[in-house]
Amino acid sequence: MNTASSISVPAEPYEFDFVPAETALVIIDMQRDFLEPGGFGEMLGNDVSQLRRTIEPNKKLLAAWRKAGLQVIHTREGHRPDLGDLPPAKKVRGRGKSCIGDVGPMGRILVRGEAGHDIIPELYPLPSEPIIDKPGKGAFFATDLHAILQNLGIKQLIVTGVTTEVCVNTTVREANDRGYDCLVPEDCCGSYFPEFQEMGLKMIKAQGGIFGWVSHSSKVLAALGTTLL
Ligand code: C5J
Repeated sequence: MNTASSISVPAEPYEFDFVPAETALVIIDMQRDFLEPGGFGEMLGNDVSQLRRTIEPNKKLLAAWRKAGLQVIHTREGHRPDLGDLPPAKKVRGRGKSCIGDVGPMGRILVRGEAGHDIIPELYPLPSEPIIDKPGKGAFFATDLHAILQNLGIKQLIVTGVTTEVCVNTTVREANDRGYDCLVPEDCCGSYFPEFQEMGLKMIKAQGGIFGWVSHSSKVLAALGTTLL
């Protein structure tokens, strides 16, 4: 169903029709500690190249979104320096040698204000783009994201970032329950684990799009290009 003000992107399970002025690009947790060689993610033994392949497509999508004058929102996972918002269960989970709040390779791990907590330079937010600092995996839990989206008149989301099966999936599920339509461009989100990348995307688009739609950034760019750029 395409109306005069909406544009259509080929997607699974079927085309995603969206109204650009009512659609935000939400970039999840593209933080140095998750993506950069020498960061916390790599220190845990993860292959950061699995996430770094998402940088270039995100850069292109972000540039196009900005050029079209559309809304961009960034998120970061992390905690207050006093760790007052860190549930003890989250702190000890994994029984690793280092945990959240300890000093890691790029400052205190997942603590706001530390170098590793910040967004990678390639996708650095503009001053006009809200940054949602979230203590959990979902971007709606204990944040003002829903209020901000409501105030901006946003009804649909293009969700990108890392990791596909954790913070991207949790955010898409939270958004879906709050009435937002979500499209996930598969090349713009990444997992350290290829099998979770595949299944994380399948879970979103299964059962007629139970949580949302999945497409590719080239298709979003093509749709934007024919109308807004
Ligand atoms: C995110 C995580 N951002 N995997 N965090 O997905 O712990």
